[in-house]
Amino acid sequence: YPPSSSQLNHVELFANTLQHRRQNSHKGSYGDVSVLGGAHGMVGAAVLAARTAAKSGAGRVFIAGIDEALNYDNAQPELMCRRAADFDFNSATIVAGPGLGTSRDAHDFLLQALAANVPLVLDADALNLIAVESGLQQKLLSRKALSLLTPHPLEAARLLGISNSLIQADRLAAARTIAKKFNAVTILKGSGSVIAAPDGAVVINTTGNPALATAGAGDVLSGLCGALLAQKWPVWEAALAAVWLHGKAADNLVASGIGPIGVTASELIPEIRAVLNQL
Ligand code: NPW
Ligand code: AMP
Ligand code: MG
Repeated sequence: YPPSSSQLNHVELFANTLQHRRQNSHKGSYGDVSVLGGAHGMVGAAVLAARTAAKSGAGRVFIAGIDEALNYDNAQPELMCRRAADFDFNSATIVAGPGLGTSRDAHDFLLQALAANVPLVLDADALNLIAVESGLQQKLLSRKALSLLTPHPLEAARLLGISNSLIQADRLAAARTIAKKFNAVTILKGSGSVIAAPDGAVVINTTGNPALATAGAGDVLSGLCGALLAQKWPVWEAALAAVWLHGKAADNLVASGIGPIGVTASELIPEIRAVLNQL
């Protein structure tokens, strides 16, 4: 691997990749996202990812719920909530993991998601299941469509079978090792998120602050990744852009006096939308 890393040049990134909405376009032009997750007690994680996807420009957003607890999001009636058992996993970009849990059902639906020929974001419990199941690892490695992994340091530690502190001791190496091992672009989250590709390319994000140290912040990031992939962003650029936007939204909340103390994940969502529209 090349030893060097670079910092994110967001101006160049968005100049090259962001497409403004065409006059003659419709919801079908901006892609579908489905969030697989929301097991009992963690419905909020799936809702956060799905709301973020909707407010980051995806044309249509679904929640494929693990339990039956969620059939309608009152605050975001645009979302279409179904049971994972009734879901066609081949129809949309999938964000698998937010509040997925590690039940047998979660495992089986994740297997279906991995087998689908659609872009796939793997976060949270999807990563935790993959870490302990070689069958899921094989399925991930045999995918032809895009995969994007978004582990936090403990999830990264589980994926590599080492300790959290070893991950944090060399974050660049950890991100590269995961990207190579699973043949997928990887975002190793945390202060200074690291984005790595299987070929060894690695970039350190420059935005973000401890306002993001709050429950659900990662679920928002995975929904944002899904929305960009559904809008046909290439996976490397989608990963770079998502971490930059997510961090920038948190920086803006701090700059406007909301935070760093007490920012909630929900509050990031309209701010991400504002940043996107101001680019
Ligand atoms: P510590 O405390 O330092 O030892 P888990 P989870 C570590 C859902 N959620 N730097 C840290 O370890 C998710 O989607 C539902 C260093 C921390 O305690 C998942 O499905 C919500 N260490 C499920 O819950 C909102 C770091 O990891 C530990 C780190 C479990 O996910 C919350 C936590 O990891 C949540 O998103 C860092 N930057 N970041 C909802 N509203 O429904 C994390 N760690 O045990 O995998 O638990 O991340 O909460
Ligand atoms: P999760 O642990 O999955 O909820 O993800 C937390 C999100 O918040 C990730 O995108 C992290 O990179 C981000 N985050 C958490 N703490 C910090 C921090 N101190 N500085 C910058 N970003 C952070
Ligand atoms: Mg998380």
